[in-house]
Amino acid sequence: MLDHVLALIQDNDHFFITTHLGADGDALGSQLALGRFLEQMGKTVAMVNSDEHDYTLDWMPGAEHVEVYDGDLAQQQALAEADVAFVLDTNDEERIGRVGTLVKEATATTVLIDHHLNPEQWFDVLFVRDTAAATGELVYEIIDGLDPGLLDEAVATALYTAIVTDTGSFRYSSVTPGLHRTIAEILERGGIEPAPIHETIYDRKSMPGLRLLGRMLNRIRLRHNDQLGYSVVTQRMVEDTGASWDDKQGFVNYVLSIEGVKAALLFSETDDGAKISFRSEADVRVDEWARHFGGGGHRNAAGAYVKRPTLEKTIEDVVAAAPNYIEFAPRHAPGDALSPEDQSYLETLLDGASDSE
Ligand SMILES: [Mn+2]
Repeated sequence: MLDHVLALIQDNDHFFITTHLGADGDALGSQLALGRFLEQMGKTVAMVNSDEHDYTLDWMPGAEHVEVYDGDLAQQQALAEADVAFVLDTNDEERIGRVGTLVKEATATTVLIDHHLNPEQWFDVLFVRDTAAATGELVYEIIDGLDPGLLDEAVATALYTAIVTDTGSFRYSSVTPGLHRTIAEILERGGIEPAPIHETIYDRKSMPGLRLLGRMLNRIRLRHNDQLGYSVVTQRMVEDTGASWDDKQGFVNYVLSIEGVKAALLFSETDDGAKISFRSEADVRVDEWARHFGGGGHRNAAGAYVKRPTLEKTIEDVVAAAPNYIEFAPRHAPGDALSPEDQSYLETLLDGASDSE
């Protein structure tokens, strides 16, 4: 596991790093942190993804060094010459996109660094922990194990962003005292302040993005005794508001924030189906439910791509399947019976009522 990865880094010189499609804060942050760290160790590093990262992350130090794969000779050569190819934040060839297939077929030793459940079998070395809050937490452990002195401002900013975005700003059940200690180390060693990073990530919403949020909020529906919430983002809504696909990042959390809602879904219409985001409260699991629809993820945050003739059909199928995976309390559960105190109070009221007759 970790020791094997540390040895591979010490013993080799050429590295290739990739991550999942539509790289988010954890994916790009982990990639930039590991890439910069390796470069500081004097290694040769190529960072190549199958598509563009979320545009709201363009500010991250070094983001311009991450390339989008276009079959370019230099990119092919970088992979061919790589001793080690890292895959970060996804354990699934398809989720990496076409670079995934290239990495799988490359001669390089493939190393998976990830915190998702059920890794595919083709990786040579695994450094995975599904209880890790973010892939960034695992990358920190690699840096800490090799040369923590190289954790500079840029590496710290990338790691902090990875962890803050994958924990909903330190809210999720994956957050532990150990993670906060790691964060303290990252802040101190990198000499960075958390507030400006939070402002950059969360307080720079676009007006079209907020209008799209408004439309999404209007379309929230509740099912299963109001304990399941869901909403949609259609292509039409995105076009009408002038928003970008990336703007719906985090929308599903608004649905989950409704009191009484245990699990939330966001259906985002794609050209040939829908992308579904599953979220749940800590003691409710959604990963099996997502897996049933061909997706995967974490216990409380998962995703799936589903193809159905219509968006309505997709919604109906996924919502209808919910009780197979989640226990929804009946509206008036037997456990909701009046307490003895309430019962006797009610009786005094009733007595009073009969007295007045
Ligand atoms: Mn992650």
